[in-house]
Amino acid sequence: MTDIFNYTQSEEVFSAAQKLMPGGVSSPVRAFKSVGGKPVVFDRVKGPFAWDIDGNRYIDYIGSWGPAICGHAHPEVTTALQEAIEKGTSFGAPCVLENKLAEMVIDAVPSVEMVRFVNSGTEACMAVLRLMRAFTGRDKVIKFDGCYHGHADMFLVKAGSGVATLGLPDSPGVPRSTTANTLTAPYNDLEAVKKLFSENPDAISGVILEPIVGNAGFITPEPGFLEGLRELTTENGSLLVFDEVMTGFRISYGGAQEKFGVTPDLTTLGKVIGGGLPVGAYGGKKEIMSMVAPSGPVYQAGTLSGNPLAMTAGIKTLELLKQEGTYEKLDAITSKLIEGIILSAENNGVVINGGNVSAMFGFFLCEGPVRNFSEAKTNNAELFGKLHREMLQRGIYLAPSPYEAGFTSLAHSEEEIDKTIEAFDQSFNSIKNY
Ligand code: KE4
Repeated sequence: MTDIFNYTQSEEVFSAAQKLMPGGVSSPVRAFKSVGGKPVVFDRVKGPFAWDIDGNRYIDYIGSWGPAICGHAHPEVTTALQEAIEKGTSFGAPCVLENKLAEMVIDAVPSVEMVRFVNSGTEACMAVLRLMRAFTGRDKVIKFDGCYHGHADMFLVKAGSGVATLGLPDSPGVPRSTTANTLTAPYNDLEAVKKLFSENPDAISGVILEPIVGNAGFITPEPGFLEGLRELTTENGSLLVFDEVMTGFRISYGGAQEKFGVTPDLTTLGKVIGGGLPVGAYGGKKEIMSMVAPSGPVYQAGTLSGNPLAMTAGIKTLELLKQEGTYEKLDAITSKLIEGIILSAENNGVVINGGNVSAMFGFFLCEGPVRNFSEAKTNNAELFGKLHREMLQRGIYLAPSPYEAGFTSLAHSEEEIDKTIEAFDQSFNSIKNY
């Protein structure tokens, strides 16, 4: 299929960007490396849409990688920000808005009795690991192949997201000594976790995981997996940590832990709670969180943490999400979308498996089910790249990697979903003989 869009200005700006910033981007996955072609340069976003600087409009299923769950530039969020900015952009001092967002997070998320705000999911995961180690007095941590907990050294071991997208053997610059205490197991494999505990008695501070994986593609926990981890960590005096940076307030208002009824000891959050501004958070039992400075000895700090603008965007976003019917609507449109994607692939003879949980979805171009990262890597990444390009040219903006998840928003209507399914049908038809 020939390009139906004109990408002239995107190409100019992106080629200049590549001289200024590594890969021309501020985050690797945006460079479209694994899907080929050049990324489009955004000009503006609104609702379910994004426009590039050549004026092409896309139905956006990335939503800034999760934050835009109410739709881009929601009028109530932008109005609240316009009012807040009149009072300044950052205080570096206590502010009542932090209390407000903290209360909302504590009220919503079952495991959180006390919370600390930071500026990104990476910061939240870094801090939570330090806290786990301090509370238990143990150094080792278990993570799962393909899960991504930000780019802190200790987690760049068999990580997902951009690390997997670029096929990096983790990352140079990370000393062996730093990752020596990071143990890994296949997702959904309780036996492998049991084995790690028996091989490392009284040495494992805890287990951290994405309760629904969105960084190795979309992988859901098998029945009993989360419950099994809860039992195993408790039995071994270790902590269970849910990294809900992606799933928090997206899977349900209380996150995956509310949806699945498994309460961890600590939780990390990000994306949605900042409403598009930089916010991360970690929280959990008061007994554990009280160890964080200055109430305790575990040091963690941040110049812009809890700033009034970011707090304002987060507060307004959660207020919108708390409204009646939010998650029923998100689940309905996302289920319709993924069912349409799968049907259009099958109608064109393309092998696919996928699903959704509320407003998070994904699919792999391979036989299913995909239960872990190794099985995810059997997907036909080359065909995915062709599909991605075909869809982009039909005005549908998908994550530029098979190792990411897709996101819908309250702004995606039946019309956008129907148009998207039609574009998938045309694109699968176009690539089926590839
Ligand atoms: P940030 O530092 O990017 O705010 O959060 C890191 C992080 C931690 N935990 C989970 C479960 C995450 O999904 C993330 C970040 N997600 C990626 C998307 N897969 C961010 C996009 C990017 O890296 O550009």
